[in-house]
Amino acid sequence: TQPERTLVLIKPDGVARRLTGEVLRRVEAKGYSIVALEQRTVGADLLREHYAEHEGKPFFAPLVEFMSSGPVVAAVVEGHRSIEGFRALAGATDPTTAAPGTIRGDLGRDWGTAVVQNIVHGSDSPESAAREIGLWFPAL
Ligand code: DAT
Ligand code: MG
Repeated sequence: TQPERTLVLIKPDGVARRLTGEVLRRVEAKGYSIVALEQRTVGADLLREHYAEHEGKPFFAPLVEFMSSGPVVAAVVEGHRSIEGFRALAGATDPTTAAPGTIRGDLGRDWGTAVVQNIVHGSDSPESAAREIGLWFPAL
């Protein structure tokens, strides 16, 4: 089967906490390749597009604000079933219940902030991955 590509973001909390290397270490240890990598601070327009499925939810505005509050590291990660595989590495959305051994379970924090600060984003389907990679890395 063809290797799959997924969009991984290290969110502003992860970058601020110096967890970029730790996240990328886990990605590479799993056997995935990093085919694009860039740190940047992005504006609300890109983030509203990125998180369009959540428009109208109570956490949408805080999420966009949090994600634009500082630099993120965006990566295109490639490997066999990497979409599902990276989601497994990341763990459940809520760091409180994310399993130990996962990025969010080991390192994530949800200490009463308006939006869950769970360190990473990973695309959730082939359609999302294609859409998100096109948004963040239009040249790929
Ligand atoms: P995931 O990032 O695991 O795919 P999601 O797509 O449902 O989760 O939500 C996007 C992000 O929004 C998530 O990483 C953190 C935030 N979020 C989700 N549900 C939330 C909630 N109930 N309260 C606060 N923030 C939330
Ligand atoms: Mg999601």
